[in-house]
Amino acid sequence: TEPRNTRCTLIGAPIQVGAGHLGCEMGPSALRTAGLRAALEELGYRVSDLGNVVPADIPDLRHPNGAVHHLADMAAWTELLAEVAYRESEGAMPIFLGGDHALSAGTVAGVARRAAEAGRPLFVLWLDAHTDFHTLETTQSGNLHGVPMAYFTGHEGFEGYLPPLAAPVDPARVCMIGIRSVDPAEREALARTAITVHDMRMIDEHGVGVLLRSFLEKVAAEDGMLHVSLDVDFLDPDIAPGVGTTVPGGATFREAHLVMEMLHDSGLVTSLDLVELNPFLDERGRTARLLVDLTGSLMGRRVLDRPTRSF
Ligand code: NNH
Ligand code: MN
Ligand code: MN
Ligand code: MN
Repeated sequence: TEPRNTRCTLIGAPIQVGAGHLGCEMGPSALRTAGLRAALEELGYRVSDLGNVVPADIPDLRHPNGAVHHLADMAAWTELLAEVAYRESEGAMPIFLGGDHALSAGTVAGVARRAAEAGRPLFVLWLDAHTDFHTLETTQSGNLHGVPMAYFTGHEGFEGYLPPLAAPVDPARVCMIGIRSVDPAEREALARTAITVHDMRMIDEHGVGVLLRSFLEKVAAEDGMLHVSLDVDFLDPDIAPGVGTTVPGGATFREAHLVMEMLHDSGLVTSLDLVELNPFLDERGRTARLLVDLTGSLMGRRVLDRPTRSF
């Protein structure tokens, strides 16, 4: 196996207007305070922290769906992050510190452009309680952290609102795990795509390792790049209270670590989002620290040595 990428780049993306609560703006600071950089350096990585990026100007933009709010902000963030993600996904692994999940519209668009240029398929692993598969027409909350999946998989209805995609992600290369809250319009739209959706029941019945292994085998077989998008509400609220949209019955501590450990051993992950952390709702930093620990497992922290590629 090739040597792993030994450089990683931290990029703060303090967008909060995509969520229904304020507070995600503090996410990047909390992840830094919880020791993300030191955790990575301890594992032998060379880390550069670019600080936070923030869009310079917000266009004037409205959608006929009156529930939609802060569309102009999301458009500006998407454009900025697509550019940053494209630039930073060569030669180092970018880790995006959110910020709410609307940021993935930009980060995934940017790494998809990088993959297309490298002639490799991009795969996306979406770890979330929610599918975030709304369009601007179907969202009822109007919270735009509910739309990035539809956007970057090339669903129609975003033209003229969010930036055109250099390379849409093939829905057949997307796998969602942890799902337990799907709105009716999302459910209908998902039935018409090739996206693999593993709800919590699938985890209960088969175990998360089995589900993840079959996806990783597909990524490896196509020599894909793999973007991982980790929404805090993937985790059970008992262990991760620092998020605005808690849903009971989420991934346990060990299920989440197993996912991260298998991802590391696969050697396939090329970029990562850590999103939806709301430090205002956290309890003494515990959710931020859990995210840092999970990132440690994803980047190679382990109890005992094992052969590589043991996913
Ligand atoms: N589907 C709901 C909505 O669109 C909830 C989305 N909230 C999230 N997504 N936290 O991960 O409003
Ligand atoms: Mn989400
Ligand atoms: Mn979610
Ligand atoms: Mn609480």
